[in-house]
Amino acid sequence: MPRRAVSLFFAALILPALALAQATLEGRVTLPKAITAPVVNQRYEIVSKAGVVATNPPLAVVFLAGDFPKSATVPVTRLVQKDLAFVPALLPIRTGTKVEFPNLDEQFHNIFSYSPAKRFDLGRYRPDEKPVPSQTFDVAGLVTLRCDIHEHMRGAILVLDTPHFVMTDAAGNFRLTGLPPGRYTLKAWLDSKTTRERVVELRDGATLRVDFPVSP
Ligand SMILES: [Cu+2]
Repeated sequence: MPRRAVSLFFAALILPALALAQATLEGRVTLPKAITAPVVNQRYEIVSKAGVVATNPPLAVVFLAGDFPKSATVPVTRLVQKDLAFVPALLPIRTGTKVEFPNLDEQFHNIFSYSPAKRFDLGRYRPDEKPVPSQTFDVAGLVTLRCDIHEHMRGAILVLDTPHFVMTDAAGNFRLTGLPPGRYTLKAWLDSKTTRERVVELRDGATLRVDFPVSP
């Protein structure tokens, strides 16, 4: 057997065993009621009301806070502009991630942010712009995105100091797998002013159920 095939064979044997030794968290975040009717043909959008940035309909980002080893490589992900909207409207990432902003529309876009966690202005660029305009996000926090050409466009990047995060579904359900055992704080981000938290004790191979009710 070629060497590569041999190592793949052993990886296939070992990886499920490692996965079994890790912990899983699942539960449900009680989400607030939608404040306005969602935009047609869009799963959800970013709204800003009285200085509070949230998704509509509401979704939460659940993440495990803790001291985790740095990623050996720079994670790269994408946040596209399509049909004059940011897709996804809310992108959770780990600190140090490089985000590419490809333009999939026929027209120019000009993305910018005034957020303290990351200020930038990509300038006007076309659909076929190469290299794809990008930014690296090194500071944790919420970065709100706007377009200088299309006033209605709203997007957000939630930069987190952890590799363990997930967005809930529309009902608030979440599931995080492959977690290291230990004592951590599990947080649920609901909007720019609301983050709930619970201390969790994760054990090898165990699944822990954690719900975030309306009032902690
Ligand atoms: Cu635009």
